[in-house]
Amino acid sequence: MAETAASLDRTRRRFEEALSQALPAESDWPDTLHRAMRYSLFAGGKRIRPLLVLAAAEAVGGREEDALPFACAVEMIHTYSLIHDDLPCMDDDDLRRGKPTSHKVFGEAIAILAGDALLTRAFHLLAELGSTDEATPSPSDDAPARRRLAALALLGAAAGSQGLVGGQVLDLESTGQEIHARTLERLHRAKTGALLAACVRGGALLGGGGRDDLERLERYGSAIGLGFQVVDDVLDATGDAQELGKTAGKDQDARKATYVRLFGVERARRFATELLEEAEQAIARFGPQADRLRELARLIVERRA
Ligand code: GRG
Repeated sequence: MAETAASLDRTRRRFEEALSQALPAESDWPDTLHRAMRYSLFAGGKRIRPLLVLAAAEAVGGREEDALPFACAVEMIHTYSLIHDDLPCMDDDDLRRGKPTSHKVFGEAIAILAGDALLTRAFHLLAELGSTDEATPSPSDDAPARRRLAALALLGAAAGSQGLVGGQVLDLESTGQEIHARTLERLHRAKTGALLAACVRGGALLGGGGRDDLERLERYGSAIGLGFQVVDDVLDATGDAQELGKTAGKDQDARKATYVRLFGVERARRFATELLEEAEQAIARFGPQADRLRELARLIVERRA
């Protein structure tokens, strides 16, 4: 496992290099916007989503370079959602990734625009790969191009009105209400789970995975997607701000719908462990090339921030 952790660190560094290259330089016009985009993108996120993309590609025997742009696009979308989530009209937070939030540093207007530009750049980046194919006609087999298009579509669905944005709407509408466990699961699966599951499915697609692989990884992605948010609820209730890098106890203060509010800390923790087991079970038939996925599932459930 120690070997896996060190190699995850090396992968994270390669990813950060690719991410930096995928964006205009800070000094490029309009420099304020580019500074704001980079400020949040390089503020010290754990990079769980891109690591999941690359680990899923590896699990099906794919090449890292085929999945890297998708990994960058996912992190841009995730970061945009954090910037917008922290705005005064949403969660109104001052701290994110241990640093002042975007609107605290750049003002609300630039923070909104930095989020918009990150979301747009994510799809632009993936579309650029498709347009390179057009310019350089190659083999009769267009499977990689079709896989890229399918990955792009699944990312759009995960980030859209029935994924991340829809989940945020359900979250806003549920605040202060008594909600049923089924509604809470729907909320979490949309708000957080959909993007995490898209990382796994997208990585496997781009790595050339077959139908069976995709089905197993779908189950893995669905379990860790929900598990991630259950743990987030526990951390909000039990963690401290310094360790979390964001304000703790916000969910409780805002009377948000959470697993802790519904079930209490102990039951929520047990549920997260069950989801980890479900994820491990789903990929049990993969060999050692799925060790990174195993390590990431464990990190997601045992994380402290
Ligand atoms: C405002 C469009 C819009 C969407 C907001 C996903 C989301 C919807 C908001 C994120 C806010 C939040 C606290 C969600 C809970 C779980 C979560 C996504 C936490 C942050 O993810 P980590 O822990 O963060 O992977 P780092 O900083 O490590 O990348």
